[in-house]
Amino acid sequence: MTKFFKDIPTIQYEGPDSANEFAFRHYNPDEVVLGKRMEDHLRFAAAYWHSFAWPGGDPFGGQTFERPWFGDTMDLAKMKADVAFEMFDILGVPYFCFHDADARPEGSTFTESQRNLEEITDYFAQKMESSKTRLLWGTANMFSHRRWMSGASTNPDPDVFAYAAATVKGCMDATMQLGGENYVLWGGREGYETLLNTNLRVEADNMGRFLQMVVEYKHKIGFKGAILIEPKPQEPSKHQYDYDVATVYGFLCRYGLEKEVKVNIEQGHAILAGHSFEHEIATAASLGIFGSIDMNRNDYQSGWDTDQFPNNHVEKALAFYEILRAGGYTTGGTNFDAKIRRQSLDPEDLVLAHVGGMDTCARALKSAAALLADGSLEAARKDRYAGWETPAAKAMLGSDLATIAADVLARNVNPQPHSGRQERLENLWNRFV
Ligand code: XLS
Ligand code: NI
Ligand code: NI
Repeated sequence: MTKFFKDIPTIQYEGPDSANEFAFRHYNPDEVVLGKRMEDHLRFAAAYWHSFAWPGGDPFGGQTFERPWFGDTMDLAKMKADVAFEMFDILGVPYFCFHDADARPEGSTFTESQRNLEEITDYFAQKMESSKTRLLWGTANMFSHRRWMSGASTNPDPDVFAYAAATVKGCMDATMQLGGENYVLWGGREGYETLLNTNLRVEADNMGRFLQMVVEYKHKIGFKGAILIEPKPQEPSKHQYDYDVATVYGFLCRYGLEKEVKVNIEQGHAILAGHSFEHEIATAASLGIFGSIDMNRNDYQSGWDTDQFPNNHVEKALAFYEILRAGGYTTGGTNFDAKIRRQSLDPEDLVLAHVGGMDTCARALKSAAALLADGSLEAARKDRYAGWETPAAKAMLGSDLATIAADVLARNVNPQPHSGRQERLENLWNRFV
């Protein structure tokens, strides 16, 4: 036991009527939903960076949190790991995710940083022996340190590309050692601040080649997990190349990687791209590249990636409906890429933010599952496209414009519009949330 979470009990399921703050009202890991335990559907993960490494700064002010593990030594990094694994235990989260920079102190050379990462990876491995929490994904922070300011794999300086390659190799090794189920690449600096100094062709080709090297290395070391790209349209860069799911898919096709790489979709990033979260999930599923999600919420007025904990189950039900329709996660999960507000100073705030987020998702999952089991929505969708099941319609797709035109004349084709039934379907939806 560390001192940080003393007096905070392990969180248990007590049902919707419980008034106990330190209890789940909806997340009941063993409850079976659509033939699968809730825990196996949701596959929750806690994010190391927001909960344990973020000091509480904003653009107008610095650190608000004073955590006993803040500092640059290996001893403090281990204290941070002790506290993190204690929170994983309190919450019963089956997974966590981390960047190299969240977990180890930065060294004065690459060699020293790498040595620190290896030491903390061994420490994680040791902690995982007595913990139920596994690694959902590992990743490299190639956006905070000033060396990355002009990009990692897209940097005009080949030495930064090299440093990025060595960094990702080290992080993939750590992820593999810890049995991680995915490896994530989020390119916050893979983009530009101004077109005036940017060569788009060179940057795209280098980023494409870099990703091919990541995939080659995955196969070389026998990493069985999925490689995931996390789209985001901007912030910190003015423009980021992994703009949204559709853009990432085009990029993957351009570099022959569409069968090798999937996406990790974040709610807040979808909003920044002018989409809904469910749009991004449905798009990825329809392209066969749905991997995992970063669960959070944006403040709709701020225009920034505010990374708040989700608290609106009606909104999240739309997302979980798309995840269930896609067949659920395989290697992916629901990672809380979310941070408490900078005024939320107490250890209780950190724990209860997760409790609320987990309950919100569980409630959303139950609604989505009930609607899917009901079947009316899918029946309506199927009915709308029933015309395409006929042999004549299928044959048309193998035909050509002139033949189709002749057929239109011969049959005197005169299509009659049908209702899209949107409000009826929205009413149906509302019965389940
Ligand atoms: C930032 C991203 C980041 C990734 C991991 O906006 O969401 O946290 O998930 O690098
Ligand atoms: Ni994220
Ligand atoms: Ni984000």
